[in-house]
Amino acid sequence: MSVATITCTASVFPLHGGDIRAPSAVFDQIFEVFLLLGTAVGVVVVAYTMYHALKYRDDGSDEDPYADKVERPQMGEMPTGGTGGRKVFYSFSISAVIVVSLIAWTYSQLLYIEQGPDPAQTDALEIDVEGYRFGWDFIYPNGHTTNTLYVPQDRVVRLQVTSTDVFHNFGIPELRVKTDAVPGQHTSAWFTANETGTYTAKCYELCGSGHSLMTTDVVVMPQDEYEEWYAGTNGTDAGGNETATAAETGQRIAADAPATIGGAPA
Ligand SMILES: [Cu+2]
Repeated sequence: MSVATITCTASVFPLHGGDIRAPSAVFDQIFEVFLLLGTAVGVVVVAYTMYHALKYRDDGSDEDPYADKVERPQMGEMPTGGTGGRKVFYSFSISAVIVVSLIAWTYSQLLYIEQGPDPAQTDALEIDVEGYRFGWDFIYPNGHTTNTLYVPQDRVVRLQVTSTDVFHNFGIPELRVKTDAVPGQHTSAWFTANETGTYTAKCYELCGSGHSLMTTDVVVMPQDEYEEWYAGTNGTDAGGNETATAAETGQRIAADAPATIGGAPA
């Protein structure tokens, strides 16, 4: 796909990446809702407990201050009176409504993360990700391959993740994206980055001696800068210095590994 095509498709589709709720925003909202509700429930429970602890505290006298108001059951006798379990009914039903609504809402949010925005309405950029011991190859629609992931700001990026050797797991924690990299299979994940900058991608499946070195940068660029960069990459051989085959990079990192792990970098 040429730069002209990218620019063109970007203007044709109604929904731009910037209008789409990024996974990071969805997860942040889930966190905030749970924090808020958890805090509210905690405050009610603690306040109710404190109030009754204070109200029915031992005032030092042997007399029952409620002797004329309530009829105390005798030993072996079932308590009578009360309000027919109204409190129990209310507390159970209110809790049930809150819990069921929370489950339904959270599930709908996670379905959105799982399925992603409607492909027909987004100009998603498709990038293939290949994990290998010990690094990542990112393959763009024009065939260009890099070891650092370059993506444009405010655009839906769809990743098709696989592995060329053992199980890996590709994740960019700050962008809340994470998925398995399994040999012979493709798993998909998506994200949008609303702010430019450099993020870190890591491997999240122990895959060998170089596992902890299996990190790489994710560079989010402004759209025009990205299109300029993309225009200079007309295939795997163009764009030059970023291109390395899996085998080459694997050897390079493997060669670096013992020195780095030993704490004596060359
Ligand atoms: Cu790995």
